[in-house]
Amino acid sequence: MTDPYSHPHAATGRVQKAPENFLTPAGVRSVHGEARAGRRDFIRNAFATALAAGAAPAVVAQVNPVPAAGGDANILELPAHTTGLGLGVATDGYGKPSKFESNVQRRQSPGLTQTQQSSVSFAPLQSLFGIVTPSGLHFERHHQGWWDIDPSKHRLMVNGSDAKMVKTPMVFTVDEIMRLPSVSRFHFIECGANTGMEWGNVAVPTCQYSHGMLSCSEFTGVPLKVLLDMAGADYRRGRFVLAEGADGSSMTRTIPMEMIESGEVLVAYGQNGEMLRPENGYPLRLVVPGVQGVSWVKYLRRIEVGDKPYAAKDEAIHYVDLMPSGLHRQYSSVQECKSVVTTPSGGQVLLDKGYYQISGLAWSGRGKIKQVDVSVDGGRNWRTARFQGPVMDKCLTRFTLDWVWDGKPALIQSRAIDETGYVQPTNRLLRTVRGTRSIYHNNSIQTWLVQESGEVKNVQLS
Ligand SMILES: Nc1nc2c(c(=O)[nH]1)N[C@H]1C(S)=C(S)[C@@H](COP(=O)(O)O)O[C@H]1N2
Ligand SMILES: [Mo]
Repeated sequence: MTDPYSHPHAATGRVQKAPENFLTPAGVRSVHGEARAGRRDFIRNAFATALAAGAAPAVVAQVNPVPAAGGDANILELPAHTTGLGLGVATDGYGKPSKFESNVQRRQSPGLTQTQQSSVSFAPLQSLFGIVTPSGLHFERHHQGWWDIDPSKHRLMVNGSDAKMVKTPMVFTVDEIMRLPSVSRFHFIECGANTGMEWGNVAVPTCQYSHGMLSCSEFTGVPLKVLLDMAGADYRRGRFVLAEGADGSSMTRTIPMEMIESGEVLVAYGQNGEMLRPENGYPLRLVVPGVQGVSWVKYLRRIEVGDKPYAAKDEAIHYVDLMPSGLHRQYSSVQECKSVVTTPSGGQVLLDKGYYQISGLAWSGRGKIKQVDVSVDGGRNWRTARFQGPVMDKCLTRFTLDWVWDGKPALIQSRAIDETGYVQPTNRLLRTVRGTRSIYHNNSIQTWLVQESGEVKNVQLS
């Protein structure tokens, strides 16, 4: 007879979830104070304090005890849901997640911003499966708050920077756009500032805060090229467009015409099978696959065709990369290849030695993911992960790898390679080129330290 425990999967380790609600109101106040004092590692400190004080809810994994005499009551005693009548259909006209999952929320990083209107909420990557972000958990980035705009009053104008750039300037209603031939495509959107707090040193405890300005949806809409064709754009002179949003932030971004001519850029109204959520730009948003989130203009109301980049405030002053020389790089919009292990990840606790499935996400703004390697010894040895589900262009790719934890400290990393052959850089390599003072486009390899106690910490290897 074979020993069932010789199979690595037989002894599977349990994971205690990261305490997502780790700050008390008092903690948030002190964090605000520290942030004003210019400290960068305020969230990590608050997290440690909360853990030490036991403020974090102890979400202990379900224990499957050795059956006591008399057996497992969960099997033997019939629960109410087996003996009674359940709730009726359409009790809730729009279904919600189980109440037992109420801790899975997009969250604001305390102390990061002064107002909630010009702020960001991070998606709980550590709690998600596969590649699609449920629309209610999609990260949010608003420069001036969000609006639920009446689609019957919303208009999209297409015009030129001079009288000849488009033959017939046009104004579309949302209905008119929804009648045109549509496409549906899966793409990731990542804010250029994702992982931006980690340039200088470790700043945040969990992957929700280190990588959660990242989401992935199936978007439905009309290629912008179709609208420009209808308006008779001059593609020879008109090598750029300006996209403008209808909220008070006057969000405007230049998009190079090649991207639009490729047919990839969409004027989208659909997200994961339904209309866009108001937080994500209802009723119309631009989808610019592979490009940083800021170019995905929400509440899209105007497209202007022009012959040069516009140097709008959100591309001349913001969303530029500060280089070690003190100069800024502009228009570095494509999100380079990147990956992160979402479990085990910061704040989680491994409760046993034994088998764990390492799982994470990889993506590239330049195309498909070709390979993901995973290390458990800080990058000395690498094993190739397997892909779970589809591998799509400019889309999140889920990877997994089997791992048997021996109870000793481990340094878990993932390194993605895209179809262009680009390899995700280490922290050290990225800093050699980009310095440490930047905010945007940090795509370096993430390291999670699994301590002997099983606690997982965000660390950086020098
Ligand atoms: N109109 C408008 N569009 C906008 C923004 C905004 O504030 N207003 N924020 C931009 C930024 S910086 C990002 S990262 C993405 C975020 O999209 P999301 O809120 O759907 O996640 O929207 C972009 N488009
Ligand atoms: Mo952003």
